[in-house]
Amino acid sequence: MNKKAIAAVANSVRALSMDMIQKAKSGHPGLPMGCAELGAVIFGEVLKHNPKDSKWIDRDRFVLSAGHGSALLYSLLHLCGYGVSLDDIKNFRQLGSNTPGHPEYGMTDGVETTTGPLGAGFTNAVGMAIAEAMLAEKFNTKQHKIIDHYTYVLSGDGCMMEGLTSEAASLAGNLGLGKLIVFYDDNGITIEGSTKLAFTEDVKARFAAYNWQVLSGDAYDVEGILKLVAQAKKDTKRPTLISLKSVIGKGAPNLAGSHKVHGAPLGDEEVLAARKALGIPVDKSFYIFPEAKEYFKEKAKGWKKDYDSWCKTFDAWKKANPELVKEWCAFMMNGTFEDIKLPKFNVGDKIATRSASGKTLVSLCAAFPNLVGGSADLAPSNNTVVPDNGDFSKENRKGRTLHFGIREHAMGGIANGLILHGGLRSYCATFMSFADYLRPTVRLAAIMKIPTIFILTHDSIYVGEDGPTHQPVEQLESLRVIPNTQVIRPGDAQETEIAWLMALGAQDKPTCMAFTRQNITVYPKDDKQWKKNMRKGAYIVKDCKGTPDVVVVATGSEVSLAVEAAAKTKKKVRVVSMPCRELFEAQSDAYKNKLLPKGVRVIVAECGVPTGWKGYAKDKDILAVTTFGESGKYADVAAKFGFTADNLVKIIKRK
Ligand SMILES: Cc1ncc(C[n+]2csc(CCOP(=O)(O)OP(=O)(O)O)c2C)c(N)n1
Repeated sequence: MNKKAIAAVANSVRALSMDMIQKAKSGHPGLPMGCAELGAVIFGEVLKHNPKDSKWIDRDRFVLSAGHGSALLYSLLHLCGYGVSLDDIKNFRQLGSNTPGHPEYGMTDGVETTTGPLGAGFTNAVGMAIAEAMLAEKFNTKQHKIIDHYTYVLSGDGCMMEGLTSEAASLAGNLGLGKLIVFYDDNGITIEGSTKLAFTEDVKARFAAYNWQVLSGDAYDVEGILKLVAQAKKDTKRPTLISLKSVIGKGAPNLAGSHKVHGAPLGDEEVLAARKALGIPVDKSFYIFPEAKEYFKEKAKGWKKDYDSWCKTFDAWKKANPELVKEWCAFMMNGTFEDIKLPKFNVGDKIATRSASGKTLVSLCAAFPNLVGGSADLAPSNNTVVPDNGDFSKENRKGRTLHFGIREHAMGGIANGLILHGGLRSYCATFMSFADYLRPTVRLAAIMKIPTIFILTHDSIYVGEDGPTHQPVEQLESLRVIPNTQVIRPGDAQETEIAWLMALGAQDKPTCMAFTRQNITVYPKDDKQWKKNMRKGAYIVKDCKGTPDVVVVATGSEVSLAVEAAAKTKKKVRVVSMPCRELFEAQSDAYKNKLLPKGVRVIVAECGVPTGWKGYAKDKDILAVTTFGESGKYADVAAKFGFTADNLVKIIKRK
């Protein structure tokens, strides 16, 4: 290793980071300066990558879980020759730039995932490492290894404190993800000051207990770091934590080691002092040492060689394995909607939508061989087990079913990571009432525009005996308010199948599906085009002759209730099933007016809070739940909250 060049890269990272933060008048210099050598070693000596093809499927992944240190990442991406120019660096944190405050997936060439919420990146990385193991098992042959890469993470104290990191690390240890290597920037400082204030546990012992290989070193011993990485790779059965002692803001003469350098520009005086101390010309902003440029120029040759060699292997693999190539295409092109054989549900069938979902999922797994996922220990209730290839485990990398354990937050993050890796689609599942435990990952999927599927069963007070803690009330609505998120609550088994097709058809947004615990009856549909129109968010299930006196809009289990109520009154009632309100609201006025004619009274029935329905109906015309449910037999609980056909008839008849 050329230690001088690494020093030049590190100090160029410091120079660029200080200046971009100073120019933006905001940002976090502490991490980029403290981890400059580590970053230089990772990007220069460790990563298998090709900045000219940043989507290369067999690249090593690097995740900056401590996303506030984005200046480090942008500096390194620029130096390596990714699509981040010096002007981009100068536009750090400005509107419309590709160098936003925290790294954003899809925004910046070379950024593997959106980070900022601490621990999220770490968790995505666990998903990426699982994806690598799955795809390697599926596609590598004795002669050709086409998937063979590592997932690296840089985490700080903040990531290590967050609960979801513990969840994800525990699962990674259980699964023996030997190609996951996490660097821990152990600088003992967070925003409020020393970690002694709130974080005194032995992180290394914790990770050892999770069945990780734990190594320690010094963040400025660049040769030592390389040796540690080599040692990490030797242990193929366990993920590795490389804990490195570092100094936050290293290179800033007066502020290094202090929490003051964590998240504010250094200020002109300190930048000047740092430049002098680091040998950066005092009058040159955004300075890059010539040795650093030269170093990466040379590196690019090596990267190209490795990349070209992989391309050759890939070509040879293609020639030798025509059948596997077909499967490869299906994986990379996201399955096929042709030849899908779905289970047959008939009008009158009594089946919970969670069961219909389970049956549909099993069928879809054949058409979507890259669809993988599982539940947070609720698979028998969420109906998420697929028969193919068994469980994914340390011993069985062929498995398609993941057991996330009771770790909802990590589950969502890992499901996102599986997709971010490329080549896989993912779903995950829990009870709707625990959606709050994974909500941040729905939000991140929505921000990243990735199509993770969240299966949320036991979707209302109809859960019954388990009581208010298990009876979701506000969750459905709270998921709908997340932008770019498709929330679908199908009304019967047939709608459930379409919901799944909508979820799999989505390419740029996550889908949350709400399914019932209780049986509901498959109803006849007056709209013969209902399969097409359900994709518009809503359609007419039961119509009346002429202009209706009232339209009842219902979702999920309340659609059958509305159909039943409509049959019990002489009023002219139209029943509209609205499984996806956001989609309906995006339709043309003509379609909306067709379903909900102007001037016609609307009643809404949904077993959840009324908040989002206020634009559709008067308060007294919304049959909803405004408290937390009750423990009891589900029919008794439903009756107590007014979810009976007779009560709905009363509302319909009321003036
Ligand atoms: C979930 C979450 N909570 C809070 C924050 C705000 N925050 C950003 S950085 C940070 C401190 C992180 O400390 P550390 O990881 O040690 O980073 P360093 O100070 O070394 O840069 C906090 C609390 C966040 N980004 N995400």
